[in-house]
Amino acid sequence: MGLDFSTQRLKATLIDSSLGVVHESEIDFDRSLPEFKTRGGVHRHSDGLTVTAPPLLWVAALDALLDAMRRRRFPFKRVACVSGSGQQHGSVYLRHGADRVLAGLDPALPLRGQLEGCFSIPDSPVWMDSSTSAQCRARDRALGGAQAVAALTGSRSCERFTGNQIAKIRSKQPEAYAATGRIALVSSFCASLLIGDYAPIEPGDGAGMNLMNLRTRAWSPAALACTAKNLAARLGAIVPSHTVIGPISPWFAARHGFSRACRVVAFSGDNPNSLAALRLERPGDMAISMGTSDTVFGALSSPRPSATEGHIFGSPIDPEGYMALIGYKNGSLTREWVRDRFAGGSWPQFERCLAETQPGNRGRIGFYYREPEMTPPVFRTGVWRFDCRGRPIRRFNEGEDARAVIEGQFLSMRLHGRNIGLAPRKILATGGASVNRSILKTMADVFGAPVYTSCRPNSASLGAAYRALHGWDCARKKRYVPFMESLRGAPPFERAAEPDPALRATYDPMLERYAKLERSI
Ligand code: ADP
Ligand code: XUL
Repeated sequence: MGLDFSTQRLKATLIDSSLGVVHESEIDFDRSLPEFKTRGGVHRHSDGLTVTAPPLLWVAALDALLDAMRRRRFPFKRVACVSGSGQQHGSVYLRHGADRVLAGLDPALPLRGQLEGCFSIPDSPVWMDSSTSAQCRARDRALGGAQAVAALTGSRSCERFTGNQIAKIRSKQPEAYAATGRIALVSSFCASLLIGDYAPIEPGDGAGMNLMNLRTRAWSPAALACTAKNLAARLGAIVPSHTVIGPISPWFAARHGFSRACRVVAFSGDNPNSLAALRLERPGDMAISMGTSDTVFGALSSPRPSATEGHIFGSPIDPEGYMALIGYKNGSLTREWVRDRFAGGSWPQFERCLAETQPGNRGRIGFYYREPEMTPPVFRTGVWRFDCRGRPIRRFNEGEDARAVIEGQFLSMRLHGRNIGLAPRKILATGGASVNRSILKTMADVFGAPVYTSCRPNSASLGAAYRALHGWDCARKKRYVPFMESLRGAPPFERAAEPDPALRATYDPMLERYAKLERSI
C-alpha cells in the first residue's frame, strides 16, 4: 500500500502481486476536514510569504481515510507492507516525549485526540513558504557561497527547504525550539504514525533540507551547525530508502485489523515517489510532468549540482543513484493563455496550429512568462518574440504562437536539463497536457527521443506502493534487490510519439540560439 500525504489530499493506492492497482481511496483536506479552515490544504499568512499547515490535519486525515476504507470493508489484514509519500520540505516539530505517546496509543480511540498535545509548533511550515530569505543568505555566508551550498547539499539555499525553516523557528521561537524533541519531514512524521515511534529520514526527501551531504547521504556537520544548536539529536538517522523501518504499530492492528506481520518501509517525498512510479531507474530515463506547473525529473549517476539550475536529490530506488528535479511556474496556465489569445481558444484548434506550422517555426522563438519564472529566474512577466535572426518582433503569423510556446518550453527543458546532467534517451510524459498527441510529437522532435505516456494520475501514491514492494522484497530475500527486479511484470508504458531524425538539424542549432536569447532576457 502506498499513502500520499500531498498538499491538498491524502491518497491510498493498493497494488497486488501482479503489480496492478486494485484499490484507490482519497480524502480531500478542505472538504472533509473543514474545521482546520485550510484552503488548498494550507494557511496563507497576511505577510504574503508565510504558508503553513497544521500537522494535526494530516493525523485527522489518516483517521478519516482508514475509517472510510473500513466502511468499504477494505481487507486491511492482507496488506503486506506500507510505504508513503509526503509533500517535500515541510517540517513537523514534536515535543520531547512524543515518541512515548506514539508507542502507547489506545486502539479504542482515534489518533487525532491522542496526538493533539504532541506538537511544539502547531503550524508546520510547508513547501509554499518563502519567508526565509534572511536564513538562506546566512547559510550562503556560513558555507562559502551559493555554489558551495549546492555542491554540498544538492541545491542552493532555498526558502522552502527545511533547514532554513528550522533556522527561522530557532531564532523567532526559541522556547518552542527548546521544547522540541524531534523535527520530522512531513514524510517521516507520517511514517512515525504507522510505526508508533520516531521514523528515520531517507535520502530522497532528506536532500530537500539543505542539511544533508548529498554524496555521503549523512547530515553535514557544517550545515547543521549554521542552522541551530543541538540539531543532530533532533533529526534522527538517515537510512536507505528501501529500509523496513518497523512493523506496523499495534494500534493499526487492533483498531483496523492490519496484520501484525505488516511492515513499513521508509517514506519519501512526492517527487522521488513519482520517479519510482515511472520507474526512472537508469540515467537517460527522464519524465516531463505537464500539470498546473511543469516539472522535469530523471535519474543521474554523476550529479552536477548547480546554484542556478534545479535540485539534486538522492534516488529513492537506487542507494547509490541520484535524481534531478527542475521546476517551472509557467506550465499549463501559460499554454492555456496562448491557446485562448492566439490559437483559436480550444485544444483541437491549438493542435491544428501545430499541424499547420513547420517544426522549428521558421526560426522564430518566443518566451511566454505569464508568471515570474524559476527556471531561469525571470521576475518580470511578459512575452518576448524573436525572428530567425534574433531580432525582437511584435507579432507572429497565425498559429506560430502555439508552436513557439510549446517549442520554447521544451527547448528550455532540454537546455536546463543538459546543464544539470539530464540527457534523455527516453521520455515519460505525465500530467494533464500529456493527453495531447501533437504536444507529445513536438516533445519527441525537440529532444530527439521517443516519448511514452502513463495514464495513472496518482503517481506519488503508486510510487510509494512500488517502494513498499521493493523494501519488502529486499527484507524477505535478505539482500539488496535491484528495484526493477522487484517491479518485473509491471504494466508497460505506451509509446506515444517518435522523433523525426531529420529534425535534429533543426533543433540542435535552435537550442543554442534559444540559450543565447534566454540569457538576453
Ligand atoms: P495539476 O498539476 O493541478 O494536478 P493536471 O496534471 O491535472 O494539473 O493538469 C491540468 C492541466 O492539463 C490543465 O490546466 C490543462 O491546461 C491541461 N490539459 C488538459 N487537457 C489538455 C489538452 N488536450 N491539451 C493540452 N493541455 C491539456
Ligand atoms: C519540490 C516541491 C514541491 C513539493 C510539493 O521541490 O517543493 O513539488 O514537493 O508537491
